[in-house]
This record gives sequence, C-alpha cells and structure tokens, in this order.
Amino acid sequence: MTNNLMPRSCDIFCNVIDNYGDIGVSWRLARQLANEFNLDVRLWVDDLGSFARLCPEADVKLETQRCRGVDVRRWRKVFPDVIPADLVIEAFGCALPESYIAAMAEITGSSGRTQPVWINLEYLSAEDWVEGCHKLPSPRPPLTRYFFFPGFTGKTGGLLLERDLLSRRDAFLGDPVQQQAIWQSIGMAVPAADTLKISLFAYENDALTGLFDAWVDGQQRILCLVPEGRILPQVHEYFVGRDSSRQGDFYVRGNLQVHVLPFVEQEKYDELLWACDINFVRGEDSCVRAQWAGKPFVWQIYPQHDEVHWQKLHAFLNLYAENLAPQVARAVQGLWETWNGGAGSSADAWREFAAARPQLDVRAKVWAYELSENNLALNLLDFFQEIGTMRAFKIEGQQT
Ligand code: TRH
Repeated sequence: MTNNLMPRSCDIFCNVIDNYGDIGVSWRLARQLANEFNLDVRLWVDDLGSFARLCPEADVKLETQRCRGVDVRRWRKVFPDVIPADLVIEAFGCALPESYIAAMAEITGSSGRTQPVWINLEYLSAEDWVEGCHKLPSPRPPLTRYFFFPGFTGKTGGLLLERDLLSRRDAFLGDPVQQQAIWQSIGMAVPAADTLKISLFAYENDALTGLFDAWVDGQQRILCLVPEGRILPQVHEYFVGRDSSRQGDFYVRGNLQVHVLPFVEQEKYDELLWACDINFVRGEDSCVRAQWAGKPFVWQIYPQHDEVHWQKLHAFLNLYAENLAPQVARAVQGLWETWNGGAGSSADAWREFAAARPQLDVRAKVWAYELSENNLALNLLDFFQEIGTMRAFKIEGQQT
C-alpha cells in the first residue's frame, strides 16, 4: 500500500518547445525530488539534445538512462505501458499521453494504490492573478488535474531552491580557492579586483550596441562573459571592423573585454553567476538563479507575440523595486526596459544602473533571503499531502 502522505515516485513530463527553460526547470526539479527527497523520479523528455546541453554526460542515443539519480526517458509519440507514479508533473501544460492518463484513471483504492496526484506546473509570473489560480483544480473525470504556480509571494508555489544552494553560494563567495577554480575552468586568471565582472546570457537584442559602447568608453574595466547562444552573432558583429582586437574567444576594445564561453552544465552556471558582479539573464530559470546569486541582475524576459511579457516584466519590477529609493528603482526600471526593447538609450540607462550598484547589491541579498522562505519542491510535497488528506476525508464521508 502506498503511503499517501509522501509520494514514493514521480513522473515529470517535459516537451521542449524552444530554448532551455522547459527542460531547465524540469531537470532541476527532477534532481531535487530524487536527491533531496529520495523519490524514484522518471523524467520524460522529447528532446534529449537540449537535455544534454544541461547535463553533458547524457547520451542522446539512449531510450533510457540514469543521470544524477534520475531515470531519464526519451518521450516518444508511441508511449509505452508503464505504471504511473504517485506524483505526476506535467511541465507547462505539455499534454500527457492519452494512454498514461487512462492508466492513471484505472488506479483506484481497490487496486491497493491511491490515484496519482496530477499537477500541471505552470510558468513563473509575478502577476497578481497567479495567487488566485495557484492550486486550482481542473476536473478531468475520473481524474483531477491541479494547477501549481511558481511565484514570489507566500500565496504562490514559490521557487525552485536546492537545500544547500545558499550555503554553497556563501562558501564559494568566501573561498578564493573555489573562485580561482571557476576562472581556471574557463581558461582565465582571476580578474583584477577593480574589474567589473558581468555575465551576459541573452536573446538577440538591439540594445547591445549602446550597452557595449558605454562599457568600451566607461571609466571602469569590464570583463563580460558571454555563454554561447542567440546573442553571439551580434557580439561578433560589434567588434568586427572596429578598433578592436580578437584572440580566440576574447575581444578587447577600450575598457571592455569580452570572453565567449561554451555553454556550461547547469550546476556550473550557478558558479558563474556567483563569480560575477552583475548578471544579465533571460527567460525563467536563469532569472531565478540570478536572484539566488544575490547580485544585481538585468532580466531579458521571453518575448511573447501579444506583448503580454511587458505586464509580466512590470509585475516583477513592482515587487523587486518595492522599498528601493525612487532613483534606484528608476535605475533598475530604466535599464530593464531598454534591455527589453523599450525606448531610451541603453548607454544612459547603464550609467544610472551602475551608479545605483551599492544599493542594488544590498537589495539583491535581502531579496534572495526573503524568497528562500518559499520553496517550490517542499510546497509541492505539502500539496500532495493536502490532496491525500482531502481524498481520505471524502472516502470517509462516503462510508458514513
Ligand atoms: O533558455 P531560455 O530562454 O528558456 C525560455 C524561458 O524559460 C521561457 O520562459 C520559456 O517560455 C521558453 O524557454 C520556452 O531561458 P532560461 O529559462 O533561463 O533557461 C536556460 C537554462 O539554461 C537554465 O536552466 C540555465 C541553463 N544554462 C546552463 O545550464 N548553462 C549555461 O551556460 C547557460 C547560459 C544556461
């Protein structure tokens, strides 16, 4: 008999739409449930190529393999007969296989197991409506699917945060040996203390030229680390034919040095964020990781055709900039808006942002601390228990 207070197994389904956000979140959650809570986790993913970028030891040719404590399965259209797990997570409404839904529906108390708890894990948003939709049921008789919304307030599902992440971060920040190791691993000596270190993970972005111009002509030396990705052609273009030099993956012009990095595995990416003073991030998961880094960051939101991403950006800004002095709040808003295609000069916006750095450093640390109270994986498991208890009451009610 399955103990319905704590799941023993979990199936996570992930359909990779584009980029790395869907698989990034699914893989992170899978590892956490397996390694911190001892669940038997199967991760069903339809694009092993994208998965292997985050987990380089994965073999894209295998149908099934074990990676970091997780059973990773290729999700094919023709779905095999499997026994559904206790906890079933459909990442971002990716639509479970019909045969799997039927198998869930067949499980009843009389078969010795309670029906799985079916969760649709939603995209992250700071908008107000999220609180009202978090945990809402969506009946699909005889099953019920529940919406689970990550978020930034106590009435949402919180954010993915590994148990030891913040202590590992603090150990890293206090340990010159660990810091040296990350610089070495990317083929560099530890940068001079007066160099501002910036990581830049971004989509194509017209504001790049203005930003780089400001960095080239600025007072401070800047080292910018660019992981391989969609902005790379623009980075190359910026330097070509200008008064700049290139050595392998390094470009230098004025006070700006740019180093192009290979895409690193997911855990290593955290260290890169910790090692930098300011992080430019995009989408969803890297944005959350930048928040855990406790450093000022600049967010390029995933653009949507109907422009709803602006509402999401402002909803987050409202929360993040709350309690900041007005000119500091304006500095964050100014750079984030121009970086997302809004009006204004990214060079001017950068200078205001850089001037506000001391206050933003403090804000970033406090923000990470505040958010850490609301842990998504723990909330998910609490919710599993809630559903179990609710079902038990229902059955008891029917019997009396
Ligand atoms: O790749 P993304 O742009 O993903 C996007 C967004 O999540 C968006 O909300 C979603 O709708 C869309 O996909 C389909 O950005 P994101 O979310 O930051 O995911 C990147 C992942 O890649 C994240 O888990 C961090 C990881 N990463 C590495 O592992 N190594 C690296 O070197 C870098 C730069 C990132």
